[in-house]
Amino acid sequence: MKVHDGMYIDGAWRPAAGAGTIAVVNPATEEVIAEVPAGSAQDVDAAVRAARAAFPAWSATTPAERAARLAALRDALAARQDEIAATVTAELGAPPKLAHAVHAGLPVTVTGSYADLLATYPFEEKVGNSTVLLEAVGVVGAITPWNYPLHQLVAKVAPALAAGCTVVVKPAEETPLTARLFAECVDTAGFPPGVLNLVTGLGPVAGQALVEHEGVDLVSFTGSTAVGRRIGATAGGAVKRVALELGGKSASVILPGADLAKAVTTSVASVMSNSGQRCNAFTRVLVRADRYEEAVALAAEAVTAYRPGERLGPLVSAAQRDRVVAYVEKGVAEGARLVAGGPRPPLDRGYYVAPTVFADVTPDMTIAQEEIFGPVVAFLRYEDEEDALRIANGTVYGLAGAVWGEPGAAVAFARRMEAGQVDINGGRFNPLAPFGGYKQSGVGRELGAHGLAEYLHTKSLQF
Ligand code: TXE
Repeated sequence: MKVHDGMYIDGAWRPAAGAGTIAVVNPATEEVIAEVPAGSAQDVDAAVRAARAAFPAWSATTPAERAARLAALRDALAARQDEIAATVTAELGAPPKLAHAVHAGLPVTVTGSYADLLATYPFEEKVGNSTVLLEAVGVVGAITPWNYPLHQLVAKVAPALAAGCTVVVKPAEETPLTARLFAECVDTAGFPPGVLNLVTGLGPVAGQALVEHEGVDLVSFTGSTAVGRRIGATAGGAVKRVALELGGKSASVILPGADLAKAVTTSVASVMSNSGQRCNAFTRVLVRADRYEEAVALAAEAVTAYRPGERLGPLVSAAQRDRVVAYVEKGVAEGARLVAGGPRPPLDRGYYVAPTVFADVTPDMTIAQEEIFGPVVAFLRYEDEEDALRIANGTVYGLAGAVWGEPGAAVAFARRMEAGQVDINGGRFNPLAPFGGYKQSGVGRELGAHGLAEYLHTKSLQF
């Protein structure tokens, strides 16, 4: 077991103010692999002060200077991609291939995208007799979850730094080791001290202190809707800017004319990837009554490819495993038909849940309304397109979606969906496209130019 006693504040690894620690557990083996400090309000205060002190000089740098540092960060992350992937596998349980390509690879792309964007981003615009200046908002408090430990961090930190903001990050308790590696890469990349600070700690202690700190101008949070709502209220009450990326219950709508096998296998894959710990997973698959049983049979076949311990990793923690199992039990109790998987643990060690398919799910069931965040997919039946639309839009969430069918009909349907991003016939994830939700899936957008805009104030000068 490795004991880490420092947090990255003002350009150096400093001991925590208190003695509390957080144990990091490998969810595949259930072993404690490391210990990190549980930061206190005092640590958060030191980090925010460092970020405030660094802000005037960092926000006054040219876009080209910031681009150079972000390019160096991209290179530092790429140079340590293997080590980052191994760390994500150790603390999250992600299978090695996924960890390397997505968990460690995507952040390299996203960081690079902001270095590139700075070459052309219009920080100054003419509007009639006015010049509109886009200026860095200030100190950002970023609170991130464990499901994509590095991507979630980079999706906030890279645009914030590109904008000229300085940042204090509080990563999830479950995955602080990846966050530590990120801070090491920031250090290697030569950012001035205080531009990026890392405080590990518990949500209700360090996280809350960060949200409440009066030196923080903008809070960016990704996590549960319950915590997001509270953070939004606190930050809003203090008239701070706030960005929230919360849960989802995304629908994959299979219209007549779709390639059924591709639609089903792709939808199932989106729920099995990362063990279903994805806010944008297509957890509700909507199929017209005439092809419904065919689709369910294809799904039952498709999940056999996700063997626990091989292609399917564990859930991040015993608590998350228990949550997911409770949802599976609830699905059975509410009358859904279990076609594959179920509540029984598939392996005798590690926080695994079997790949699970439910059929005969009706829109009012708990498993059709609440985010499960595990490898559990629900198949719902619809009668006609209006019925499908009502079901697709019939949850409190609105993060993502998919539509399958003849292209014109699919796009027309997608336009009527209440969701921030919709894949048409298996469209690929685009790291430059805005990502974020309608309704209770959140406020604001991440990635690309829209993600950068979140961290900018507008000021107009009239001539
Ligand atoms: O989230 P929390 P949890 C959803 C998913 C999952 C559920 C619970 O459905 O099953 O949330 O996960 C910090 N003040 N998502 O319990 O508690 C916490 O330390 C300030 C969806 O892990 O919201 C961590 O850094 N911060 C999701 C972060 O919030 C607080 C990703 C997320 O933890 C805090 C993760 C407080 N009072 C979970 N309490 C997505 N949208 O991708 C906690 N935190």
